[in-house]
Amino acid sequence: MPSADAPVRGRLLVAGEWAAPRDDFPSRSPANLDEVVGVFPRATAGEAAAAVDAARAAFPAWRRTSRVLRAECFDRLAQLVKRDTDSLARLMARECGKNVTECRAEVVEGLHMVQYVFGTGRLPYGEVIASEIAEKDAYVRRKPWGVVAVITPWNFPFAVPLWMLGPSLLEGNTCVFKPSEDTPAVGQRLVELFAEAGFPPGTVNLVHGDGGTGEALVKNPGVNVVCFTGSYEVGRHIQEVSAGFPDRIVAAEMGGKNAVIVCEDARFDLAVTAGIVSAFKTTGQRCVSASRVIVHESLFEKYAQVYAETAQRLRFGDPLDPGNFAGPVIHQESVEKVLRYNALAKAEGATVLVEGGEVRSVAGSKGCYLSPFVYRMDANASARVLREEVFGPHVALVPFKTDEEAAAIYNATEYGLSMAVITEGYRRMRFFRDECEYGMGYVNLPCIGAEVHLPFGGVKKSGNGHPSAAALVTAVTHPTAWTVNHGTEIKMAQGLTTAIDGGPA
Ligand code: UN1
Repeated sequence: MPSADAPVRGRLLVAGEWAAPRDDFPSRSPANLDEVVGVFPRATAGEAAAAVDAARAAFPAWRRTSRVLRAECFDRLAQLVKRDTDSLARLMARECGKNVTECRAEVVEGLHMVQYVFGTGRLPYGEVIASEIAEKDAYVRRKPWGVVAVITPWNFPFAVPLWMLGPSLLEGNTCVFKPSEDTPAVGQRLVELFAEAGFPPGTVNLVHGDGGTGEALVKNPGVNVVCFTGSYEVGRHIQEVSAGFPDRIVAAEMGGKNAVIVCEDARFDLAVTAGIVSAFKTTGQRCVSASRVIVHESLFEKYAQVYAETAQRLRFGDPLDPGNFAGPVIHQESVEKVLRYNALAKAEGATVLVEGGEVRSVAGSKGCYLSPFVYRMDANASARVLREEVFGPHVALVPFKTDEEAAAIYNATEYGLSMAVITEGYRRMRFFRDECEYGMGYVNLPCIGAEVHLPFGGVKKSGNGHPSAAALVTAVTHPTAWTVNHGTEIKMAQGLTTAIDGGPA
């Protein structure tokens, strides 16, 4: 096996055949732009179509395979993920810049999804429903849609694809996977593990590429379901294109403007840790990262001071050094986007508490480093920085007076993905549970850190109600009603008679 640090040669996998490597685009480490992690082919529209055709051809045999045997492929996959945890974490840290400790946690999150899928293979998966007619049994059974296109982001290049590929394959669908063009090496490694685990040819196909390749997949009428995690703009476009197909399902998770709400009765240290971890783990680049901490006015001054001091102490540096808190942002365009939002915050009236910005060189390497930008901003309907997703180490501390006002501030954005409330009060906790718009809510925790056996997804611009992870089954299958008569004559529900003049012919 090549060493973990040898440059990866990118290949497409179609119908179980690895194509010859091609060097269309490089994957560079955001910690050092001179380091090329691998070179990859950009799948053409024709190659994307071939991958969809391969998935379509593999579908009938795969859906007829016993559900338990399909699940057992995931047991083999779990062993391989355990075997390769360290090398996967290292490759991920180099390719996407997350700290290696976080990368390890992500590999474990992916493993948990694989284990969850394996375990659910032997659980009941339908319902038996009573009929009005005693001789009839009715069943609700879920059937796979067919071909699922899995289009995933760079920030969780291992776990998020598994959230989607796992339930899709268990239910009998076949897949075409397009990893982010920023993390193709991790995506390819994952598909190599699927192949090694013995998933039949054509059940998992791999195409590399950027928006053009994704567009070719989404426009292909052979795709039944698109599972997408990424930006709102791309997700919206996928939904618009998919509206042209009568039974196309789009399960989209599209970012957030998440917040931690620190109430007047909060445990102070817990509130600081929750606010810091939510904002700065993964350098603020989780879709569930908080870019707002909404703090009761009675503790605002002290909280802001301790928060700012803590943020300044965080070490952002080499992703392979486990002593660092977090790493760089994903690329130079991200640096520029965050800097634009830092400038916008000032223009919109922020009081800057920590003047973060670009850090040109960390340990002499050419990396995309930013330091935390923390500011006070009073709630203000016209402030774009309080409404728009930033995706970087940029956080507003917003004071509030009443719980009603805090919920209104939280909801004053078009997103609704993740929130946390820090309180000792059960009535207060319940108020925020019911009044805030979100997919994942947390009490006395950061607003990041979901587990795979829970649904994951959001509302409003964050998603369309087809959550990823455990609840994806609702998107990748359709329920069918199946009614069987055990009698020897036909009896109809609702009192409908079956009398036929003159009897049956
Ligand atoms: C994402 O940022 O797209 O809840 C996924 C969490 C992780 C997954 C984040 N389990 O923080």
